[in-house]
This record gives sequence, structure tokens and C-alpha cells, in this order.
Amino acid sequence: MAGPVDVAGDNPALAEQAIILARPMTPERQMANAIRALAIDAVEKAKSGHPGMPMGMADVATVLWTRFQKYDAADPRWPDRDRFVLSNGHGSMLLYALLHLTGQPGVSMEDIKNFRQLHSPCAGHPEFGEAPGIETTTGPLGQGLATAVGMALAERLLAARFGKSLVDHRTWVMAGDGCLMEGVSHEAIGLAGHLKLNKLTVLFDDNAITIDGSTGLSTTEDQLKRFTAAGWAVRKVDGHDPAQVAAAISFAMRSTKPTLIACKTIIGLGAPTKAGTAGVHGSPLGAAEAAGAKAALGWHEPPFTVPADIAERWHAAGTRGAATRRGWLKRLARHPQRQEFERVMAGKLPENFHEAVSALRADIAATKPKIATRQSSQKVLEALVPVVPELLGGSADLTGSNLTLVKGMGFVSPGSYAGRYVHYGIREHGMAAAMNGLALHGGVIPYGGTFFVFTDYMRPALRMAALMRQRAIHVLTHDSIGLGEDGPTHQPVEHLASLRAMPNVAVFRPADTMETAECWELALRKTDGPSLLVLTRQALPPLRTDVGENRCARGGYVLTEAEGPRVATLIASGSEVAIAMEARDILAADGHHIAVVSLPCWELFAQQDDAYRASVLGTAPRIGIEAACGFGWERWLGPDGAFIGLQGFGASAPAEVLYKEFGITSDAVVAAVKQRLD
Ligand SMILES: Cc1ncc(C[n+]2csc(CCOP(=O)(O)OP(=O)(O)O)c2C)c(N)n1
Ligand SMILES: [Mg+2]
Repeated sequence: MAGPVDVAGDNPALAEQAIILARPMTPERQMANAIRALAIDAVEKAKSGHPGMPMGMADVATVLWTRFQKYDAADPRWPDRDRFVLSNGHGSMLLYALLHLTGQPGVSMEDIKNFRQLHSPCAGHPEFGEAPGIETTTGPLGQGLATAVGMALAERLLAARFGKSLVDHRTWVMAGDGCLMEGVSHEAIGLAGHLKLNKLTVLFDDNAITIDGSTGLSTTEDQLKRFTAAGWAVRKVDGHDPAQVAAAISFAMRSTKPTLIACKTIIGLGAPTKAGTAGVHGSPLGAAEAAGAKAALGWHEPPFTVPADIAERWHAAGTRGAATRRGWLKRLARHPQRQEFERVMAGKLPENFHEAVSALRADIAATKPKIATRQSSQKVLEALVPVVPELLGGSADLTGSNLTLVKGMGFVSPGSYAGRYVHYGIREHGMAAAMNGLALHGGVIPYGGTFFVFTDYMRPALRMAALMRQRAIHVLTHDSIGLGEDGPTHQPVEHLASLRAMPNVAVFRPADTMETAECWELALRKTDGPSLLVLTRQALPPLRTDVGENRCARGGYVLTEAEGPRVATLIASGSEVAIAMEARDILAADGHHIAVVSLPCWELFAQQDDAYRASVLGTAPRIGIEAACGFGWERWLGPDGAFIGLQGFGASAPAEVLYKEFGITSDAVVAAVKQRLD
């Protein structure tokens, strides 16, 4: 189209913006503008990033961080601080600006200048561990909100255990249109509303813009009604009016329900032509628009410069909580549960943990139970839940199948948080994300159950646990065609391979009760990532009665050595180890010397030294046996190996029938070995 474009006419947000920017300048607005300016500068310099969200939510953030949020910049890890979660993580510059301006360690102006560059703590999206004030990694929309539900729940649980004098803080979430459109938000708000997590507040960046344009392109939902229906209190405010925002936050702090505050904002507030459009969502403003924005905001500083008086105000905000923290430290010092509080917050297991595991293993060795490994897991929990009080169990509505509940745990229920078991409901993604929040908060060790096949529904949160290296333990039962009649919708086939491919995750598939106890011990001791316990529905024979070393700790080991020079090595995990043992017996009767290797955890086995691995795997032909697809097995089997498993999906029939149908039998193993002997 030729001729000048009537920008104001094309973009109705600009008229609204003009009214907002005409409001009298206040110190508070200047503080918000410091956030905007840093976001503009950092994104310009990086030539990538998302200026729109920080510019839109700067006023809300300023109200929250200067008047309400409890924190002390001097100690960002203070256990009783409020948690702040930027669920719309693309707006990361908002968080980095806040951390820098309030004087928190780890985010210098130099770091902000290196936004999105290698080794800068100011990564594209906030990453847990990059600076102490970053509470969680966010970016996959909706998950931050679901993670925050776990943090808010952890607060309630610890307050019930240690009392209000040590644990009394809130959880604040910023979330955008995208977070609230994602399915996981449904699970998260449903759980939080039901459990009455009233110290959880969501500040919704209600700007009605996403990447493709107006939210009207894809949604007509009434978020206030949706949250109300889920048991939340709701408020709607002008997100550029600090008085309205403050009033709504005060309301939220008195509410007996979790609260949604829909903050009507203009994305990219200040940008002279692009404000209120998708054009400011995720790309630099460009020199002219950036200069225009700063002029419109009344900001006349060079890039990356905050005037002393504004910097001083922000610094003062960062020390607002100092006296509160000192008071808390005094209370902690004379608190009768001080040691226990410090232990659980540090994530250390109790001193008698080792003893409890030893006693359990002695019992297993003596009783030799022939049970499903899901039952073995329950046996482990019966022994360990009483000695590890920070263990918090739960299941996504499969308690009786996952066997995740043991006597005496008590239930977490709306308004009552002294129990140790959560009915997460049929919300796998929400459960796994909440478990991440529980782990990140600290003071509890979450474990949760579902069917192994439904890890598909929680995979995004498993991935986040892995990325953040959080100790979340998943009890995943019904682990193969061995579950039988429920059929291929419920039979995992590719799940072992796909989860083994995920970095930092320990996938454990124990073969009997002793291995289950060992794997549980390893999962509890693993503080640098999630553990998945992959367990059977069907009973398995006991294979181990030794009680010394935790043999699963090396990931794989020779369960039974050949009685002469090996002619073949059978390698299996979980339920198929027993099949390998049967095959070994048949072959032994024919005078063949066969070793059986149990391989419960590939990740740990891969970490062993070459010599150990070589000694376990041997030089004889190797046969891998697993009731799953063989993807990845070539790693252990080598070029001469054979894999006995599945080529495709399972079927609906009794387990024994399926094992025969798919040829996962000792006879098939014997045949494969004999073929290699000829
Ligand atoms: C699960 C997921 N899907 C897609 C994306 C890519 N993405 C990043 S931001 C965004 C739009 C978000 O819209 P909104 O939350 O309204 O953010 P705003 O533009 O208002 O800042 C999308 C689709 C993502 N980060 N996560
Ligand atoms: Mg939006």
C-alpha cells in the first residue's frame, strides 16, 4: 500500500498507551521504567529476545517486589523467602532486571550486557542454578505455574510440620496468555484450587497478544470464570495502575483461596508504533523504535545505565526484608526442631537411613519374596517412609495399582497439610511439575506414581527435572506387555529407550525385590536428577539374596557367572532377567557356559570405567532381552549381538500368552545362543 500508514488507526493500543503514559511520573514509574530500559537494551544488544513482556509487566513487578514480596537480596536462598516464578519465561529480562536492581548476587550489569550469550547467567530463558535468585527454569509455557503449585504445597506441608515461626511464605507467579492456554494450566489450577493453596497468587499478564497476533485468533475463554470454577478467588485490574495492583495483591494476601489477578497490560508499553502488537513479543525493537520508546517513557539515560536515585530506591527495596530475615534467623536458632529443619532443607537423608536399608535388605534375603516389583517397591516404602519423614508420596489416581501408599502416611487434603500422601488426581503432567516445585522448594522429597506408559503425559516435566537436576522420584508400574489384558494402549514399548535418551535421568528397571530395594536406595541418594523406577505388574522370582554391596549402584553387573569360559552373555533388565536365568539353566544342562548380566540402570552402567564394563559384558556373543523395542541396545550388544524383544506394539491378552506370541521366551534365547554356537 502506498502512502503513509495511519499507525494509530491500525493499532488501537496506541491510544490507550497515550493515556497511560500521560499519567503523572512517579518514583515508582521510574523504577518500572528502569526494568523497561534494561530489557530494551539487553535485547537490542543481543539482537534477540523478548522485550514486550518485561515492558508490559514492569509496573506489576515493581509493585510486587517493592511493597509485598518477602525476600532479602543479601540471601536469595533464605528458606522462608517468598518464591517468585516467571512462568512466561520468555520475559526473562524482567527477572534479570529485578535480580540486578534489587542487588541480588549473580546478576551484574555486565551479565545483563551479556544476555543470551555463552556462560552468562542471563540465559535466553531463566535457568535454575544460573543465579541463586532464579527459583526454577521456565520457558515451556504453563509449566512454571504448575511448578509453583508444588512450591506452594511444600510451604503448607513444612508449615504443618515445623510451624509458622519457621515457615510462612507465599508463592507468586507471573503467567501470560500462553501459560493459561496450555493444558497443564488446567491440571495446575485444578489441584491448587482443590487443595486451597491460598498463599499462591498468579499475576496474569492479560495483554491479549501472543506470537500469532491477538488471542482472539485462538481463544474466547473467560479466564476469570475458569479460575473461579477451579476454586480460585479472582480480581481484574489495570496492570499499569499501581494502586489497583496493590489493592488486588492485598486482597490476595487475605484470601482463603489461591488468587488470580488478571492484570490488563499493553505488551511492549512505551514502544511508539509496536506497543500492543505481536511485533514486540519476541524481537528487538530496532534502534528507532527503542529510542522512541525511551523518549515516550521519559527515559534519557545511555544504554545499561540506571540513574543513582532510581538505583538507590531499588536497592532499598532489596533490603526491605533484611530485618525480617534476621528475626527469622533468631527464631531458627532457638527452635527445638532446628537441626531437623536444617537437615531436610539441605536435602540430607536421616542418619539412620543406611541402617534401615540394611535391615530391609536382610529381611528380603531371608524371606525371598516372589512378588511383582511394584509390590517390592511398596515393601521398600513400608520400611523407609517411617524413617524418612520428608518423603511425600502420591499418585495420579492409581494408588492401588502403583502401590505408592503405605500405612500411617495420612493424606494431604484441602486446608489440611499434616499428611504425607497427595491424591494428585488424573493429572500426570501437573503432578510431575508439582513434584519439581516440591523438590525445588526443598524440605520434602517427592515421589509419585502412574503407569509407565503415561510418562508420555508428564514428559515435559520430567525433562525439566532432568535439566534442573532435581530429586523427583517416579514410581512407574505396569512396565511392559507383562501387564497383559489392558492391551497396547497401556503397554509401554518405546518408553525405556526414549527416557534412557534423556540426559541426567536415572531409569531403573529392577529384576526382583532385592534390586528394587537397591534402586530405591540409589534414587533417594541421587540428588542431581530425577529417578524413574520402572516396575512390573506381574510377579517375579527372587534372584538375589546377597546383602552386602548395592550391586545396582554400578548400573549393571554379572548376576551369575558362567561355570567355565563364557560362550555367551545374556543381558537383561527387570522381568526378563528371570527369562535369561531360565535360558542359562537350559543351556547349562547341555554343557554351555553362559553368564547372565542384570542391567537395571543404563545411565549408571555407562558411567563405569571401561575395564569394569568390559568385564561385565565379556567378549563372547551377547544376547539382549527386554520386553520393549530394541532401540539403543546395540550399544551393549555390539555387532555380533542379538536382541530379543518387541518389534512393534503389544496386544491385549494374558501376559504369558503375549510373551509367547512375541517370542520373548527362554526357548527363543536358547535358540539365539545355539545359532551363535554353530
Ligand atoms: C509449551 C510451549 N509452546 C510454545 C512456546 C513458544 N512460545 C513462546 S512465547 C509464546 C507465546 C506466548 O504468548 P503470551 O504468553 O501471551 O506471551 P506474550 O506475547 O504476551 O509475552 C509461544 C507460543 C513455548 N515457549 N512453550
Ligand atoms: Mg500475551
